[in-house]
Amino acid sequence: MFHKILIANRGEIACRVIRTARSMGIATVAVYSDADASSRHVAMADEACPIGPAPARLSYLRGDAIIAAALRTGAQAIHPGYGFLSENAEFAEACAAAGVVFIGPPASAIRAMGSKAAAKALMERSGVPLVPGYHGDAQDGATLSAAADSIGYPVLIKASAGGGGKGMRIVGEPGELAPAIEGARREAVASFGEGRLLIERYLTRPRHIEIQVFADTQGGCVSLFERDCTIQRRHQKVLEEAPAPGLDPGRRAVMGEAAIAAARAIGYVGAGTVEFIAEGDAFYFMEMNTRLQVEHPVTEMITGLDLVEWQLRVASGEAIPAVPLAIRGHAIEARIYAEDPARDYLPSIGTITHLRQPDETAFVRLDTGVRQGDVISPNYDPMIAKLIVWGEDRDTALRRLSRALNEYEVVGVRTNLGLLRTVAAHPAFAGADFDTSFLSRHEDSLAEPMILAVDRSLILAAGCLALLPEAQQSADPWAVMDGFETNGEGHADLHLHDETGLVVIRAAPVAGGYRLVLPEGAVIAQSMPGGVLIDGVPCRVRVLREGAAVTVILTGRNHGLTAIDPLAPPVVEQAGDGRLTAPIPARVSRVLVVVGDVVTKGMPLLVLEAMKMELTLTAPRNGVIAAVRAVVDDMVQEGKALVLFEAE
Ligand code: MV4
Repeated sequence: MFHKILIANRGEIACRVIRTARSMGIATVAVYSDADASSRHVAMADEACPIGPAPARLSYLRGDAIIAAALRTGAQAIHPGYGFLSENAEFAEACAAAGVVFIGPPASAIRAMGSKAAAKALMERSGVPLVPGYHGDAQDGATLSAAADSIGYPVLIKASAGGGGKGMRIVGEPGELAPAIEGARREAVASFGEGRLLIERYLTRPRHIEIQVFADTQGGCVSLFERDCTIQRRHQKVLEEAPAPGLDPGRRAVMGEAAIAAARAIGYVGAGTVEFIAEGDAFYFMEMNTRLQVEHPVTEMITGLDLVEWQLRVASGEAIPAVPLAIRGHAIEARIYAEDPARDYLPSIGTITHLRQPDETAFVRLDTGVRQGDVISPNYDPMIAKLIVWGEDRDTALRRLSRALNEYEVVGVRTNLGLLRTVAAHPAFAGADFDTSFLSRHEDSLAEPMILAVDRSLILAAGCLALLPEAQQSADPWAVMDGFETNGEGHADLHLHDETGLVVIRAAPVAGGYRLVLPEGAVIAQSMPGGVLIDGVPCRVRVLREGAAVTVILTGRNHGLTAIDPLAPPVVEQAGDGRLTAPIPARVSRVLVVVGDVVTKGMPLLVLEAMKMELTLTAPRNGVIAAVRAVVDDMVQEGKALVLFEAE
């Protein structure tokens, strides 16, 4: 066995590999870019080497710098993780040439799966079932059109060099074929530098079922069963589980044998995944991923194995461990991403200002590479964590998933937690009634639920308690208050902005708390550890305050509140240079003026939103609006001029 390995990756997968290496007594070397010097994976490793600037092509994709780091530190092997250099045949060869073991398959096996057309031809010869289709060399229009006719419409055109849905075209009838071929070919050439296409029968309601295989250098090759990764969004997996719901043992065995045949056909070594597309009782080979996958933990949870340990053993020349292989229970993985649901799930860039995660137990596993205070940067994948749960059966696992998702607290970046929670609670998901269109088909019923009136009262009450001075047992709290509008009757009016607009809440001190007049009625609200007491009833809620901005987290869902002081000077006032600029990078949430408007000093002109805080920009002086350079939903940089005034 190796005594020292280098991990050529970052984030959760680097941490994952380090954990197993450490448990096996193997020393670890991390590599890091300029953006990652204080990352969790660097802190976890025994040693760490800087490899370059933040962009991946200048650091994590620099095979030469990574191999040099391995040689310098005496690492005997390199674990590539997933992504980056993990399926790069040249890198695998360069490792070998430098005398360092690449923890992965032979370069020839990576290459054999790099071309879809060649891989399909090879699989066909090995008896692995293929979707009815054409993957021949001839690429002329007549050949392709005859092929499509004999396959039967609808057909799917795929780029042979493609992956992840790029260069794919669905064609419903013969008349649409020629332009679709032309478009797919253009996209394939632009994206992959080669225009070879294949045609398949288009399956309309497929599931994605993949088999985890493992092969060693001694001729051993086994199947570690399947994962169902059908729940995807734009070819990005969202939830994965094992075993696949409804897959009977006979079909599992047949798919396992097909996957082993696929691995053997390319002389595979190490951890690999054979992807199948399944419809009804049929299943067909799609592609093989020649790496350890993101979703490997669900296989670990149902088999009790450590796949990274197996990778290290196999890479050091050992045979696959002789242990019984069986499925126990059910596991589900949810990928938690920093993504903005309001912006079509684009990465949500920023600092994670608050992070609380469910406790790890025998049933709940958390694989993460980020900590509170870390930045989700545009340079890398915006994954925050993988949450993996296990249960004796699927229903139990699903309940544990919902519960753990409700305990997740992330502030500072937006996340897909709301979507994960609604999927986990969806009856069609519970009934395992899904195909690859699940998320788009159920888009409406997967929207975040309305906020119940009782929850809104709780949110407002918790927000008020965070903004009001700490309640006294008996003394007069108004004595220590400032910035609130108080009067002689011993109450204050709090002006709060929430999701629905402005709310005014009257607060009067009572022993140990406040009497709050909420839109739904008056309550007595008191703080308590981990939550608030509303009329004596304890409610679990997390409240985070940053100045006037309060985030209330209720069962994992964030609710932003902003306190507005009606008597205070304008929130943001700028020098009268005739321009109003963005004070921080933000999203424009409202534009309140148009060109030609006459405004007076202090009038609100624009509302920005950053880090869940609303910021009202007001007129720095009296004047006429000459230009408005922002529309709702724009992302604006700090210093950008948003509104121009006509010269005085
Ligand atoms: C298909 C298909 C239907 N019929 N092939 C998507 C990514 C690429 N690896 C293959 N993909 C598909 N191939 C045939 N003949 C539907 C998909 C597909 C899909 C597959 C698995 C998981 C999610 C998907 C989402 C859309 C389309």
